[in-house]
Amino acid sequence: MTDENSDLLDVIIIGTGFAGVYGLHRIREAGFRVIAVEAGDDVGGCWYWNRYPGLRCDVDSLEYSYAFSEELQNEWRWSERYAPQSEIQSYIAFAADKLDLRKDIQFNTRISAATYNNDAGNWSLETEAGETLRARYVVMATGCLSVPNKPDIPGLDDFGGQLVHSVQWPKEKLDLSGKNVAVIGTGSTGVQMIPLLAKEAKHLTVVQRTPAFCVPARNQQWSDERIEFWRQNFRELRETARNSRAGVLHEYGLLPAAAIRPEDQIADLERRWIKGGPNVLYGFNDLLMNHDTNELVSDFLRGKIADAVDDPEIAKKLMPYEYPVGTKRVCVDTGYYETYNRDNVSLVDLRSEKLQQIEKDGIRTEEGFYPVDVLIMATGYDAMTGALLAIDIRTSEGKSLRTEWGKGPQTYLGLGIAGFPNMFVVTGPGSPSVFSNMVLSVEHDMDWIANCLDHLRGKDFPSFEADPNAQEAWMDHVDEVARGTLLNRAASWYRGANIEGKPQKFMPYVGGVNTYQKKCRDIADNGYEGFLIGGVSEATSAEQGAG
Ligand code: N01
Repeated sequence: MTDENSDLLDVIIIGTGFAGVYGLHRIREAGFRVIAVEAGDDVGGCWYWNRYPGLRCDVDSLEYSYAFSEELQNEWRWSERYAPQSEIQSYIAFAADKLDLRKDIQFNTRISAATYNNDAGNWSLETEAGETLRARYVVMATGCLSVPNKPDIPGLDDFGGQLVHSVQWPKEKLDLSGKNVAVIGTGSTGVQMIPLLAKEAKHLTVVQRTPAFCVPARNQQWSDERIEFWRQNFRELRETARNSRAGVLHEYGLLPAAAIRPEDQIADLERRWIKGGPNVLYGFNDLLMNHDTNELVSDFLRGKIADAVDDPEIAKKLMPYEYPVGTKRVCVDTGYYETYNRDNVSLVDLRSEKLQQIEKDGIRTEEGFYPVDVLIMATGYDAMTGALLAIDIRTSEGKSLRTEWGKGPQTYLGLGIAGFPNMFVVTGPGSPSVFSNMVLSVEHDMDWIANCLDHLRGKDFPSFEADPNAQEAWMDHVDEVARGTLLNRAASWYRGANIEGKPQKFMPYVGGVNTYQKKCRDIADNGYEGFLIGGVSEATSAEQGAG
C-alpha cells in the first residue's frame, strides 16, 4: 500500500538568504521534516544576487550577523566595519556549511505558484521546472529587496550597448576600462557603485531623478581588540540591540532637538559625522516627527555637499529638497560627492534636464546627447511585496494573494495573512523589517515561527491563520504609527512609490523593533491571540473557559 502523503513535508522554506539559512537550522532542530528551496545555485539571498562594485552592508558587520550561535560568532572574523558583499556571502555560506544545511536545500529551484488546499490543510508548490513539492506549512523567506525594478524608460529597448541591472550583475568581471558608462539611479546602490565606476570608466554619466542624502561610511579595518571585545560581550551587546528602536547599536539621542542648545546641536552632529555611518541621524529623538528638527539635520547634510563638491552648480543639483531626510533610506557613501569633482564624470539632473529617450548608443536629454557603451540600471527593487507576489499564491477556495493585496499588503504582524492558512512570512509588510537590522529581525521571526510550529505540533486541527479582524486592527495601527511621522512625505520604495501602478501604502512597521518584538511575545504567550487555530481562537476560548 502506498502512503499518499509520503512526499508531504512538515515545512518548506522558500529562499536561503540570512532568513532561510537560519530558519532551516532552527526548524530542523525543532524536529520538523523541513527543506528549503532556492532559485540561485548557492545560499546568500540578496548577497548572492547583488555583486556590483562597491557593494557593502551599511550596518556594522559585528551586528549584521547571526546572534543565535556563540560558536559562529567566535569562529568568524569580520575584517571591516562595513563588510563587502563577498565577505557577507562567504559568511552565510560558512553558516550553511557549519550547520550542515546544504543536504536539505534544493538549489536552482524557483517557485512559480503555491496553492493551499483548504480541505487537506497543506500547500502544493509548483516549481518553474514543473515539479510539485508539498508541505503542511510554508515559510516565505523570499526577502524584501529581491525583485529588480525595471522601469519602462523611453527607448530602453533600442539601446545597442551592454545593459546591466545592479541586482543581476554578471558573475564574470564587467570590464569598463575605456568605455562610456552611464548609471541611472542614485539610491544606496548607485551611491555605492558610482565612485568605483568613475575610476574605471573612460567617462561616467550619472542620471539622477531625485538626489539622495548621504553620510560618510568611514569604513575601517576592525582591530583585534574590537573583535575580542565583541566576543567577550556578545550576549549583552546583542540584547541591547534587540531592545532598541532599530535593532542596531546606534547612539540614540534621548531628547528632541529643541531641548538642546543650538551650538550643542551642531557640535553633536559634527561629532557623529566624524564617527561616520548613519549615527548622524540618531542624535535627536524627533528627526522623523518634527519638521524643524528634520530641517536642521537636512541643512547640515546639504552643507556637507557644498563642502565636498567644487562646482557650486553641481553641488546644488546634488542637494535634496523635495523630501525630509530619513523618509527615503539615507545612503552610506565612500567618496560619493567627491566623485563629481572628476573630469570624467557628468551629472544629468532630471529635475532640470528632461530625459528625452535612450538611443542605440546613448542618452538624449533636452540639453544634449551622452554617448553610452554600458548602461547600468541602479533603479532598485519592487520592495517588500515584489517577491511574494511574483509567486501566484492561491487557495483551493479561490482566494488569490495578488487580488487580496490589490490595494496594498495586509498582514497580521507581517507574519501571517488572513485567508492564507499555514503560511508564514518573514519580515513581511507590517513588521519592522527594512526599518531594522534585518539579521536581527529574521532571527526573531524565525524563532517566533519555530515556536509557533512547536505549539501547534500534535494538535488535531487543519489550519493556523491570522484572524481578519486582528489583521485589520494591526494594519490600522501600522498606518497610524506611520501617519504620526514624516515618512509619508516622500515618494519612497517604503510606500511602493517607485513602481508604476503599485498601491501606495507605508509598508514597514515603524513603532520600533523593541515594541514589535514584545508585542509578538505577548501574542504568543496569550495562545497566539489574533490567530485562528482550526478556525477558532485559543486566546478567546481560554478567556471564555476562565469566565
Ligand atoms: O534602490 P532605490 P537601491 N528614471 O529604489 C531611480 C538597500 N540597499 O537599489 O528616487 C530615473 O533606493 C530612483 O529615483 P527616485 C537599501 O535599503 C542597501 O539604490 O525614485 N531614475 C533612485 O534614485 C536601499 O534603500 C545597501 O526618484 C529612476 C534609484 O533609481 C534599497 O536597497 C546597498 C527611475 C533607485 O534607488 C534600495 O536601494 C544597496 C526612472 N524611471 C541597497 N526609476 C547597503 O546595505 C528609479 N529611478 C549599503
